[in-house]
Amino acid sequence: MSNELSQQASFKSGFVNIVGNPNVGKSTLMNRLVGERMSIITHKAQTTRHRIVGIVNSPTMQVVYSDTPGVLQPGYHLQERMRAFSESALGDADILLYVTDVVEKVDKNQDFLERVKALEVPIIVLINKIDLSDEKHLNELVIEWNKLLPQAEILPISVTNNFGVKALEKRIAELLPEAPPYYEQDQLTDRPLRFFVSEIIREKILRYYKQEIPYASEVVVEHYKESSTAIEISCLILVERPSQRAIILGKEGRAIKRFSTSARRALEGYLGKHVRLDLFVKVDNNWRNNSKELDRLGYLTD
Ligand SMILES: Nc1nc2c(ncn2[C@@H]2O[C@H](COP(=O)(O)OP(=O)(O)OP(=O)(O)O)[C@@H](O)[C@H]2O)c(=O)[nH]1
Ligand SMILES: [Mg+2]
Repeated sequence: MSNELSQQASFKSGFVNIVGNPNVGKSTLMNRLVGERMSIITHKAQTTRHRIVGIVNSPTMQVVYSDTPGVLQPGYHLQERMRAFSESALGDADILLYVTDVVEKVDKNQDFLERVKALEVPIIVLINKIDLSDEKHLNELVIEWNKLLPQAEILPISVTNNFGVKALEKRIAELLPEAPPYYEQDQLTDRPLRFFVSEIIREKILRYYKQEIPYASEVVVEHYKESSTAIEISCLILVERPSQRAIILGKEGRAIKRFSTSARRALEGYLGKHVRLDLFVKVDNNWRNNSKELDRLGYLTD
């Protein structure tokens, strides 16, 4: 019994929250740390809209990572919710990973940085995408970040080249507080499979359609049924205006047909099974600015 107790006492667990401006590589990092495809990634800003939890379990440790939307100054209700998700990650972090990259301006979103500065938990500034930089520029950035967040540790990384990630994991393990696990030790995330299905389709929309279409679109899984040989999925794609619906469908439905094939393949890759996918495009007037609708769609803030 005493053995069991002492094991419990030395168990480490905590929330490691990933924040930063849009497009710096937060979700790419999250997926690398969790070792699973949790968050969707595209070259476009505002890809992530939710706070997404990914859990890494080992016999001695449970790390609860949160990926968050890029920090932005909200222009409409959905963006207000996204901003609230980013801010919520400042409230409950045991360790904060502030991700920046070698191209963005260091003082972007100064108000958010001020809040980061006021935190009392360990902060690690990750200067990502160093594969795109040189030593001189990187040294300048390290000096600037030292000034901006004097209490933080600074770690240059390149997630896509897997440079610095091991060192980061080691540091997280050192800094993590002793605590019992927050989640079941076989749990990977707090989201249902349907959420990831809708995200994979949304990632395809971000890659496939241009201009405002991805930002005006939302994906809702209406039906998900698995049999021994296949999975039947039907989804609604919500857009804000009839003109956007027309673009998604394309002339004589050609665009949605191509899109649907590509989305189905992505889902089959993810789910490891044959998928039958039905997509319906529906106009949901101004959903991004409708609080009730945002609640219903799962953009819930505390
Ligand atoms: N060159 C380079 N590109 C990277 C690196 N890490 C991520 N990227 C790219 O940066 C882009 C944005 O990556 P995301 O992970 O979606 O960025 P994010 O911070 O989650 O973006 P939002 O969710 O929109 O806030 C993608 O095209 C990634 O492939 C890196 O180490 N080097
Ligand atoms: Mg993201």
